[in-house]
Amino acid sequence: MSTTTSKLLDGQSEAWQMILEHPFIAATSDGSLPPVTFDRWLTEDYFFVLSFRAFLDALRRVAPDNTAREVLAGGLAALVPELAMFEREAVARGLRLDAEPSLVNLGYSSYLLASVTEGWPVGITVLYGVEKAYYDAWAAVRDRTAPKSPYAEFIRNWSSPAFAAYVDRLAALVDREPLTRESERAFGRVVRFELAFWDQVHSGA
Ligand code: MP5
Repeated sequence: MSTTTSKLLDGQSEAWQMILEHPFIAATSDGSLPPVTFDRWLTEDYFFVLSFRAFLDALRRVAPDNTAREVLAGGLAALVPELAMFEREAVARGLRLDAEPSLVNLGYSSYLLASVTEGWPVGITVLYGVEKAYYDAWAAVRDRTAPKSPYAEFIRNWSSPAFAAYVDRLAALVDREPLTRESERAFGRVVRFELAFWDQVHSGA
């Protein structure tokens, strides 16, 4: 019997492939990414992660049981070293992290919080989509990158076995829920936002 997450992923296979083959991912892997493009990603993603933390906190408040609350608490705890990593890198690159985000980023960040008002099944589906999309994207970079990449710390952050295990725990929470039109639509929105996010940081448009 196929699971809810496998049905969600099957429904988005084309867009998912576009994420894995995105020019930002390809250029990060082969070392050709212009530093200014990485700077833009770093600044945009820092804003995103701050919004994501608020989303995760709000979702934890509507989690239905201790198992779910514990998985989400683990996700929240991991954001402390993650945000510190962004802040260290910004100092090393002489970047300010308080730049105004792109409209795509504002839209995506706002959508995260809005999804919680639709209840737990939609919210946990959104969380799974956000994290699975980043895991697969950075695992694609990892698999195509020389070990001495300047982005090694970032690659490791989202493609480590520990992060993979966290994404698996999120999948297990989604798989307790049936597939609904609402969860399918929410997952599709996350995938569209992920692609648009990569497009924006890559092109700067
Ligand atoms: C994540 C992220 C993963 N940092 N940025 C985007 C655009 N999508 C997903 O979230 P987290 O909190 O860094 O694991």
